[in-house]
Amino acid sequence: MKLSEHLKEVDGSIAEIILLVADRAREIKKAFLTHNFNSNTKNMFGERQLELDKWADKLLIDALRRSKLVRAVASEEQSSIVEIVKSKGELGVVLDPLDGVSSVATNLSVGTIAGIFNEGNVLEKGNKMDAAMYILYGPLTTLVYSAKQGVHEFVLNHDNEFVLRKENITLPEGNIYSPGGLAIDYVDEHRQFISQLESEGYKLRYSGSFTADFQQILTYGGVFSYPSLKEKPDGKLRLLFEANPMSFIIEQAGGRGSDGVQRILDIAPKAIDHRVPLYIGGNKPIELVEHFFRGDVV
Ligand code: AHM
Ligand code: MG
Repeated sequence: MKLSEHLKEVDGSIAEIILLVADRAREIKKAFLTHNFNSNTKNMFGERQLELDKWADKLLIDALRRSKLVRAVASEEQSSIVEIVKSKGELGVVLDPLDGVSSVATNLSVGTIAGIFNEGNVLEKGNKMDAAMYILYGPLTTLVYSAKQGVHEFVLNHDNEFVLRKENITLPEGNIYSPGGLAIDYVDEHRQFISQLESEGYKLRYSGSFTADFQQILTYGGVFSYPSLKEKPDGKLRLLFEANPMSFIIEQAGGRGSDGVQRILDIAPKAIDHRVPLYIGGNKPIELVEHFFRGDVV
């Protein structure tokens, strides 16, 4: 079944945005050959941008602008919210145009992440989000979306069409752990959590590309973490562009997203560059890490 057919059950404007991002993903995939070089600019997080980052960001924002369905876009590559004043549309979109960009150099998988709000307010708690999706550019190009009716995966086929690969994905109870951050910077609660996972036989797999690591957790089960660190108490990942859309998807698949203390989707963003410690995956490991942060005896 084609993505467009599958989306017939989904609200019209949201379905159009999912298709629009899917269309642009076909172009982004080709641009790994043509735009893979450093630019001379940095984003609001002080990170050097790849030309590909900036190009993918412009490609997606221009398409969202032309759609006339969107009123506001917040992108990891933009320092402020892009307000589309002439739009008749009401939607809000949050975007990480190219996630895991340092993995382009090593030819590992990278992704595009998006979250969609019916009401145009992108500086919102994730629990107001109406749909989320990501594209993973790997050996296959796949698209995962949820519009609150399950989590579904599509694959780009020989005819350049996204066709259904897996419907109603549920998170298995697996034992992969993907620990981001430097071990010497771990706070005690996180160190205890990681030791406990290791003593329970969890297997480490971490690529440095969140979308790819997330897909691995969704497939095999377990937990991804990018914790609060001694030098970076808020961790690295961004609430709006990374933590919220993926927490929306993991919850739809039966798992949880937490900052160690509370549900990611209940956190009110203070600014578009709000970072959060992130634990995302199965209920069991998320409960475990919350025990450590609450100071409970495990
Ligand atoms: P990016 O969106 O600029 O690529 O940054 C986010 C990435 C995530 O994909 C990944 O989980 C993390 O940064 C990796 O960080 P580290 O290099 O510290 O492991
Ligand atoms: Mg990212």
